[in-house]
Parts: sequence; structure tokens; C-alpha cells
Amino acid sequence: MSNASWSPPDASSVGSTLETFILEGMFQRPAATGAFTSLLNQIALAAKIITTRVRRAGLADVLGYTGDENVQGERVQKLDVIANDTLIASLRRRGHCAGLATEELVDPVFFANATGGYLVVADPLDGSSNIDVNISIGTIFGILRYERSAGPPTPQSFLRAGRELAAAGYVIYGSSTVLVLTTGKGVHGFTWDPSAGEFFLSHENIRCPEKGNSYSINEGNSAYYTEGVKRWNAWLKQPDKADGRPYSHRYVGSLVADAHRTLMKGGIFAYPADKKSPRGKLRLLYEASPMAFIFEAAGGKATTGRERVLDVVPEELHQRVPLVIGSLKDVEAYERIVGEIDD
Ligand code: FDP
Repeated sequence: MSNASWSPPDASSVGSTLETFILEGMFQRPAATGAFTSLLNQIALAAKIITTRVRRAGLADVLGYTGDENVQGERVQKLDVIANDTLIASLRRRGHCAGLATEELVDPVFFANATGGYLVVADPLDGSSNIDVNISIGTIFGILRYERSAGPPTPQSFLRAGRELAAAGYVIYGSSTVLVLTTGKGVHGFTWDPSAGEFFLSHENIRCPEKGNSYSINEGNSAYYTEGVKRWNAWLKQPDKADGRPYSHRYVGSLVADAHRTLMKGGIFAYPADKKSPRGKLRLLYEASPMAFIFEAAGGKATTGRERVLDVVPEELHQRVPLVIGSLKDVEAYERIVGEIDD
């Protein structure tokens, strides 16, 4: 069926590229040195290279496992290694990034020649179990400021609460590649145009709807849920027309994909602590804190079930944490119902 009101976009209009968008932001802050802009560009460069590798994965003998295990005891995929190495190579350049901690590295890498004051935390390729089956995967990152006068950074330099992030974002390698970025004020999405070789601004000022109608959790773990999570899970399925229940269930199993849908359409994503994973499954530094930073900047909410995710100070690099993110009202309902039972 044709849509009579649609007309093709003006061929002469060129959208704002990620680089222009960041630069324009910089010009509004006359004191900015350009280092932060340049660092973001290096992350965008890594995203461009990773998306190219992901898109050609089936042709380039990069699917499957390397035979190694990572620090979490998980089997490492070849694309995990490629994404991790790409981030290291990209951030090593230009000297703005003093160190990088990732889910794949036992210890952070430090860039000895760096003069800039930034540290980066990242999950280079999130959703590993979906790599081989063409389901959306992604890269998650957070940027921390580092005071150079404190001396060279150490692994402890990364152990900071998410509320201290200077910026966070993710790249979703889905039906298209989209980079979502925030410096804490306003969340913006940029879509990769392979023909132009650029990310263009496509989703300006993303707001997470105040309430949604879908929930996202691994229901296969329901036997291990706490009593509070069981009660919340059952409540979501009880019909209540005025409240929009029952909610629909959506679960991809790639955090980036489940979070992106939740951010755009509203609803709730939960990977709570359960009897199988008493501290939760997702990593505080590389997954939970950046996502929490993005959701709060978009008007949503992020909790562990007991406290604000952005207030959790990591005790170790690879620490796991329960993560519940989504629409303000949906996360508040989770806190209220789960909080009724002390377990
Ligand atoms: P994966 O194990 O495939 O790497 O970070 C790990 C993660 O994926 C998240 O992307 C995802 O949300 C979650 O684990 C899925 O875990 P379950 O398979 O236990 O549901």
C-alpha cells in the first residue's frame, strides 16, 4: 500500500555526522581542548572497523571459538578478540586514552606514551552467544576522566562509581549499525551509512518512554528467581487493562539489543541476582554502569534492586552486579514489588 503523504528527502540535505555533532558540542565549550572529541572519534573509528568485520564475518573465517577462555571462564570467540584488539589499537593512537579495561582483558592495558587524561572501560563485543547466529550484538563503552597529576593510572584507577562517567555509549550491530552516545545530558543515536563511511545523526535527544508494555528477562532462570522477583514476574502477567498488563515478553539475550529496544520503546530489562548468579551476571564496569548512565540521561531508571546502579563503587574490575533498567514507572514498580519481600 502506498503512503501518499511520504515524499523523498531532499537530496541536497546532508545530515550531521557524528564528528560534526561532537565538534559543534565542543565549540559551545570554549575551554575544551579537543582531546575528548578526538577520543570519541577514536571510539567511533573502532566501531566502524568492528562493524565491517561483523558484517563480513561469515565470509572471513572469523566465526567460532579461539579455543581460549576469558577471565570470566567463558569461551572466547574469534570476533571477541578482533573487537578487543581493534579497540586497543584505536585508543593507543593520539595519546588521549591513558588506559583501557575490558571484559576480555585480565588486567587493563596502559598506554605509556599517552598524555591525555581519560580512561576507557568497554565490553568490546557484547552478546557473544549470538555471534554465530546473526542476532544483534554490540560494543558498550564508558569514559572516565583521569587526573594526570595523580601519577600513572593503575588498575585501581578504574574502580569508580558510574556516576563519575564523563560519557557512555554503545554500538548495536543490528539490521543497521547504530551508535548511541551521551555525555550525561541528552542521548543521541547515529546510524552508520556504509556508502558514505560515516555515522549520521538519526535519533536526536532519545527519551525513554515513562512507561512501556514489554519486559525482558531470562525466563529460563525462573526456578532460581528470588521470591520478590517471582512475585514481580507473576504481576506482569496478570491482566489489568487500565495498567496495560499483561506485558509482552521480549528477550534477545544480547544486552545491547535488549537495552536498545527498551530505551527506544520503553518497558523493563532485568538480569537480577538469583540462586544461580547470587551477584547477578552482568559486569558492573563494562555493561551495567554505562547502560545505567545512558538510561538515566534519557529519563529512565537503573537499579540493582537495592540501590542506584550509578552509586555502586566497584571493588574489583570484573565485578558482577544485578541490573534492572528501563522506563521510570516500570523500574519503580519493580522496586516496589520486589521490595515487599525481604529475600
Ligand atoms: P553473552 O553471555 O552472550 O555474552 O554479557 C553477557 C550476556 O551475553 C549479555 O549480553 C546478555 O544480556 C546476557 O549475557 C545473557 O545471559 P543469559 O544467556 O544468561 O540469559
